[in-house]
Amino acid sequence: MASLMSLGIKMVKKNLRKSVLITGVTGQDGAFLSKFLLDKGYKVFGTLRRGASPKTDRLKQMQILDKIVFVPLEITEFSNVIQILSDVRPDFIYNLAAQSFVVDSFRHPIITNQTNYVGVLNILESIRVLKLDTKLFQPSTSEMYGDQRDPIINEESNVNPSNPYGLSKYSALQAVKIYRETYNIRASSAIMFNHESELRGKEFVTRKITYQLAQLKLMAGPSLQLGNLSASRDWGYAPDYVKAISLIMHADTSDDFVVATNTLNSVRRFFTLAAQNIGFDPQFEGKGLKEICYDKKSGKILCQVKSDFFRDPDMKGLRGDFSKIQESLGWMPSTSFEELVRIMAFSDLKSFEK
Ligand code: G4F
Repeated sequence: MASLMSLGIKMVKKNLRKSVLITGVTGQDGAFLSKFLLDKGYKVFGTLRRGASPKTDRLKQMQILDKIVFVPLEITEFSNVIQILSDVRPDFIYNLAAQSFVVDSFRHPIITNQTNYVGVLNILESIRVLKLDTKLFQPSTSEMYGDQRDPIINEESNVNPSNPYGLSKYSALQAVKIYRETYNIRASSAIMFNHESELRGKEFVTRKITYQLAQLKLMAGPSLQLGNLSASRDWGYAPDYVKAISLIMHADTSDDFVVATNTLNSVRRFFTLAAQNIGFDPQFEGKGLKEICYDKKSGKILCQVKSDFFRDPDMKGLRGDFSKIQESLGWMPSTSFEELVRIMAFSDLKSFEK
């Protein structure tokens, strides 16, 4: 099986200039990054978890499903990781595989750590043992910072993770740094703040809002149930962040960079703009768990606050200072918050209209 697969991969790689391996290829960032790299002429290998039925909807939506060479991989198994890297020998590895939902990291702390930390350690060790001349990209997160006095974060800020997800990602960031400094492995991390899009999973608050509001508008259905409407995040547009990833990967020196918009918005503001884009006239009333939002035109209740969706602890709103990547690589976000909400709301409206 292994040798047949090696033979197949070698045939696919023949005559190719540059190849990339993307773990987590079926996720939001994996789909945007694959499209971006395919358009630039790279051969894209994408890993799929062994045994799991692949969720390829996003790749289908981007019309790139048949352009990716899929490779089965269990990132938590060192023997499997080293075998695949030895077969593929990619020029670039983008390690996007992760358990990325903060709430689930409390339910599954061990799996979160195995995937998010041990996974990257397996890749780093494989690169070292195989002496691969490959570059590694590792996505890190604002969730590492937890509670902070200064809400503006840069690469020098002290970390203080307050959930297993943030902890696992911090360990991964440090592993990348240690391997870079000790073994000269070309590995970089982006400390990415929340980045959303029409491909975002529906468990995250932004897509939950646009998807369910579009459903409510066109197909009726129950009002939304949300947690803390005053929670705030630094939300950017995922395709802008994919451009940042590409710049980081092609920089002369491997390093870590904050990728963010340096603006904060609340869930309530996201909800208001999304509802307006979808054709409602949202009006909030009440306080705390009694707060609701209704449509002034129809009187319909759009959302209610439910304690089930509150988090304790929840990270306070932090903003990312992206000056380092702006000054050294010329990146800055190009999509405003208002435009992001509009893109997501219209995309969900369109899909329900169909
Ligand atoms: O959309 P969220 O679940 O994203 P969160 O937890 O900030 O994490 C995302 O961004 C991080 C930074 O890039 C990533 F590391 C991570 O992997 C993920 O991509 O929640 C955003 C905020 C929270 O404060 C949450 O308490 O929205 C608040 N919220 C309020 N009501 C809700 C809800 N979140 C969810 N998911 N569902 C709600 O009903």
